[in-house]
Amino acid sequence: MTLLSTSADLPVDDTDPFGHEVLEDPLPFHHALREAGPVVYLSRYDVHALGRYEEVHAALVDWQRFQSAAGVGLSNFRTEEPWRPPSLLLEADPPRHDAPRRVLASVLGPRALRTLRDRWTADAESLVDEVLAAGTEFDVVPTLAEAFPLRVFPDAVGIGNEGRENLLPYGDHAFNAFGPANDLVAKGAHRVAELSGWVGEQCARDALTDDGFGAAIWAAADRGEITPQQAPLVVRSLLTAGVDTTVHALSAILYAFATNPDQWARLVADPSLARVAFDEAIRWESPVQTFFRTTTTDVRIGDVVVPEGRKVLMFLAAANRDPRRWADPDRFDLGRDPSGHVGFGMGLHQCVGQHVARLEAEAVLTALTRRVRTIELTGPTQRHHNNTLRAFGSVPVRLTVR
Ligand code: HEM
Ligand code: OVM
Repeated sequence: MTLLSTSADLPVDDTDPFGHEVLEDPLPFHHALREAGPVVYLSRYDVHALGRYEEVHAALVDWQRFQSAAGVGLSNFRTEEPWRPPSLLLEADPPRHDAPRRVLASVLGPRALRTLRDRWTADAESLVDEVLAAGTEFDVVPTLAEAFPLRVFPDAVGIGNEGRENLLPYGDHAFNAFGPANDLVAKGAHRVAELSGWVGEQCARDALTDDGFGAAIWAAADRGEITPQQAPLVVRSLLTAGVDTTVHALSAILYAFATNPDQWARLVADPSLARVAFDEAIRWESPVQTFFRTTTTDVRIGDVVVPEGRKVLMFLAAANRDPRRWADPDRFDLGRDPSGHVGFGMGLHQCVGQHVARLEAEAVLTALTRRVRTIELTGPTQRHHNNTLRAFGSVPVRLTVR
């Protein structure tokens, strides 16, 4: 990495944040970014970048000057054709963002989740029982992190059984597509038509059961809260954002405990810490690492003016370990208060599915604390590279049970 300074106040960094070296271990780059200044020019992609908590938080809550409707990836929808019709939530600004957001917030709200809590707790207990009956040495990624969300989430949305294996590859590609058109995007390109076609079919009213999130979205259309044209795209948001995120969050949580056995002992002694454990793991690992915004006007950040119409890359993961905000940020610590982390974003677009994700994780953690005394790694972990997600391909563990 080279750090040059063209103007006195704008540090320049020519690192590729979407290159495999950074994706394998982004922490050194995040450190350099934070240290270089409040805003850094990334010459490789001609974008400005934010790595410190204060500036990332400020950009997230300032939707008027940092818009989402031009896309929250590198591609600028003002000048480039999006790879799919834009999301009505993620890639929209007020006022168009408001109605779809209200609908999804209600569909995924406390009332819906109350009815799911008992079912998902029981589902997590059966899965953990099945897994432990088969053995105490296994790879966490397919066995728990993928298996649990795939067992509960598609049923909760209400899609059919056929083609569910398409969910993870579709999400993986969607999260790659926020980055540059690199090898990770190219590797998914040959399946885009097929996967998008399948996802589109699942969003139709007739493809959905009458008791899931999908049906509730269509019911909101019947009440006139969104249009019938909008309903399938709102369902699509669930199928895009709701699977890979929770899979990688679960892997991250289990990796965090496997490598911090004292924290596992603490959770086993007090399972009511499951909730704080989940948020601390989201802070520590940041399964969603980055999102972009586009400036709607000249924006001053420190002594730098970012011109109107420019892409700004927000490093949620770097903000979540900024020592200016967090004491001992690299420690996974159930004793801290992780609230205020930006792993779910902040402000208007803050993750509308976070209560679903939290419920899934709490169900799995609670089931595990009942049966598992210790968790340890049995070999090297493998990362799965994605332009946006911090993910594992493999986390081999051995458990001792009671
Ligand atoms: C938005 C992360 C799980 C649906 C977001 C944002 C982040 C995020 C960072 C903000 C995007 C922005 O500001 O531009 C995560 C993480 C998850 C997770 C880390 C798992 C631990 C879920 C789940 C669902 C979901 C389970 C669906 C059930 C959405 C939607 C948005 C969103 C629809 C857009 C909201 C809006 O723009 O108003 N998520 N998410 N997410 N998330 Fe999640
Ligand atoms: C969406 C969406 C929301 C959050 C993340 C995301 C692929 C997609 O509304 O489609 O990532």
